[in-house]
Amino acid sequence: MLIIGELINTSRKLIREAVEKKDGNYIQEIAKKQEEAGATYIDVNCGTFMQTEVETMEWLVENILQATDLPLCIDSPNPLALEAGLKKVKNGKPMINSITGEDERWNTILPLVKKFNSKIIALCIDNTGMPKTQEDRLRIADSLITKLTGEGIALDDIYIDPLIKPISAGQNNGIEVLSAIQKIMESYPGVHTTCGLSNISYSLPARKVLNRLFMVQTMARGMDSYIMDPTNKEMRGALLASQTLLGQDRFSRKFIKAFREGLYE
Ligand code: THG
Repeated sequence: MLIIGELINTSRKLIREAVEKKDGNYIQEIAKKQEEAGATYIDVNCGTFMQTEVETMEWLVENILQATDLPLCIDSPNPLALEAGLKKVKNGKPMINSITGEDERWNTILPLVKKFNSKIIALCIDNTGMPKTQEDRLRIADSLITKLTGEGIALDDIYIDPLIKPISAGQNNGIEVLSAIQKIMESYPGVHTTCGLSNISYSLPARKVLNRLFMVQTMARGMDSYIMDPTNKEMRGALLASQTLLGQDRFSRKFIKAFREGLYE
């Protein structure tokens, strides 16, 4: 299970303010907190600073590296911002978030995957646009996996994001994703699937319970990575419980250890 800590994102008010005030200590503190809570990658996204994304990315990465040895997941559609972040990364195998099947995105980002020998999140979007059904997702995932492995990228380095759309915008937006995950994981043993969880609950009340339950449902279909807030105890509890219930935690060791450490309630 790969847990990509999502908190260093300038769409979050406190991160935006830290960037504006050049408060590196706050960024370092959030990086450490995510590591202590069990994150295995740290996502870095400063897409809201469109004019200064490159410099902001460099500054964020420099600060994160002072706080943790975790590998980083550089999150941007902009190849210049990706490269700026990737150049500074020292530890482990970096991750690029993300490539799509759209021509321009594919052509600009694939060279970076090769240059930095990174893991890659591939979003289920192509020249025809956003997927609606499980069939759309499967068709795009098929094409992305075939093209990436054809370029020499290992299945184990590929993380397919099936693209989560709000359940408020379509009552089948959950089950279309669940079916797609199952089919992708069955068709390509060794590939990974990941997603951000908060899109599912967009515009509804009690978002956290929806995000948490959708995590559990997607895990039962084989999803094996999440872009999430690892410091959220209810989310951590659901993740650990789900892992042990799905046979992914021998003798419930992780579940018990994390309980003793107070990681969930
Ligand atoms: N897939 C991939 N990458 C992604 C996403 C995805 N990167 C960005 C995003 N989605 C995941 N990251 C975040 C980071 C922070 C928050 C949500 C997603 C966040 N949201 C606040 C909340 O949930 O309470 C609300 C923020 C606001 O609207 O003010 O903190 O899907 N590949």
